[in-house]
Amino acid sequence: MTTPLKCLNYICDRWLPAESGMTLESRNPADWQELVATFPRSGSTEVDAAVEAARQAYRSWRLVPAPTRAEFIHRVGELLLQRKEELAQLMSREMGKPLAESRGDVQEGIDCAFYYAGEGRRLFGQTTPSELGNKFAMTVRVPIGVCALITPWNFPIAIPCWKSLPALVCGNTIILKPAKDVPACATFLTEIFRDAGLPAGVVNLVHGSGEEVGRALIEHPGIDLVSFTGSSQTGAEVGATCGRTHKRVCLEMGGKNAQIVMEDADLELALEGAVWGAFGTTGQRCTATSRLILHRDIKAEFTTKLLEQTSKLRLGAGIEPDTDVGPLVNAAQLERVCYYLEVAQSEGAKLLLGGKVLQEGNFQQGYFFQPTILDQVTPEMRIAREEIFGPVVVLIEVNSFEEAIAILNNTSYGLSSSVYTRDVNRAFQAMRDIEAGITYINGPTIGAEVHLPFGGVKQTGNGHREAGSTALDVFTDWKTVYVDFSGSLQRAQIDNR
Ligand code: UN1
Repeated sequence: MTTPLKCLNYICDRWLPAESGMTLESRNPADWQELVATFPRSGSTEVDAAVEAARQAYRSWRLVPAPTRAEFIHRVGELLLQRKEELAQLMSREMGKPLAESRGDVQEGIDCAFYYAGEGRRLFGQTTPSELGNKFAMTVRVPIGVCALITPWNFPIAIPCWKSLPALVCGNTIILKPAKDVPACATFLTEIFRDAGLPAGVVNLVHGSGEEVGRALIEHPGIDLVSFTGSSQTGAEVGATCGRTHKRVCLEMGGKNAQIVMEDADLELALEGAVWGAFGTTGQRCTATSRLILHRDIKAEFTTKLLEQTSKLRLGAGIEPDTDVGPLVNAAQLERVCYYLEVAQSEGAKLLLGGKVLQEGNFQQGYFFQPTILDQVTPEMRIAREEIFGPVVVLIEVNSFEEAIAILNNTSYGLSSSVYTRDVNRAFQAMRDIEAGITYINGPTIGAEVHLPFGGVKQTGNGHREAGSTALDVFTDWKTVYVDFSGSLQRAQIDNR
């Protein structure tokens, strides 16, 4: 056991406790005896100070040439790369995911840094002919201002990087409000921002709860943009508040992702995809596979193999090298999964595998839940429609491709989706007809890459996309510029007719 870290807020280049002196704790979900870090229980006082710092810094940061801003982002990437292993170990201790996945999470941040560093030399606008003579027309991107970034615990480095790096390269200043479960990872990332030499006030970090810090941020008149990743329920509130207070808001919310396996699929491939998609990160991804929609001709064979493969998964602490599936992140998530298991059984689903909290031996002091497979699930059941966010997958049988697509779409969410088929016609129909932001053909529902848009439709998102060049549309406004070099008044829509 290592000495607990003392995390602090970071405001205008200074590490500070909450004015009240109050702190909260971050504990290892695989062994709650281990205190990973303490962190400030901040409130509106700290939010006010951070907003003030970010507003001041914005005045000059927006004027730093974008390629120079990009150099800082590049340095962030280099530092993340240097400290990748150290950070991955911390992540596995702090939120429980297996080391290989923690390394992947940090790598996603590194990829993001190098990608957005490149954007510093692009940030293209458009030029277009004017309808009038001796007149020039163009569009340029301008930053939004001060951005509040409210991030979840399941990707403690990747998601803060998705949000902060494009925000910064576009010329905004930021206040990061990480989830209460991952203060140490967020502090580590903030140290990297500091070491990269970003000017004071450009990056600020305020720890604390959503009710206290998150709320103060979204209500604050000094915040111009809120980017939020979390539940659809909280997202709806964030969106409503931002609507009322006239802030730009980008919401990345829940999912109920499905993988379809058709009778013509490569079954071994589909099986590997299903196990990884459903139980990777203990099912705690918004892209996790929580429904398997199986053609009746292959269902029995596929299910037998799925049970076989799933029962081989090794549960344990993320930090142990042979762990496949780590614990859930906290007691509330464990309770949520248990609750849905009860709902499933009361709705008539049949438990094929798992379904229990593990409490013996090494599991005694952690939030471990067995990888779980439920059969005889019908599309109307709550467990087929509501997000569980745990190691639980439901099996739904279908008779046709059309039925499979209809069931896949039969949810209020629309993030990720997957179809396993060898039929190219079906593949293209799926790409066209699936209602989701992301569709994989012959790949699992998880594994988005940082240079492509990430986000969903329906109750998953509010029309924005993170990552890729689409994130630039979140973090900039378009300005349309007309330059009239005719020396006379030219009246559009009038003088050229
Ligand atoms: C999330 O679960 O919120 O596509 C993000 C994936 C990861 C990102 C998931 N690259 O599964």
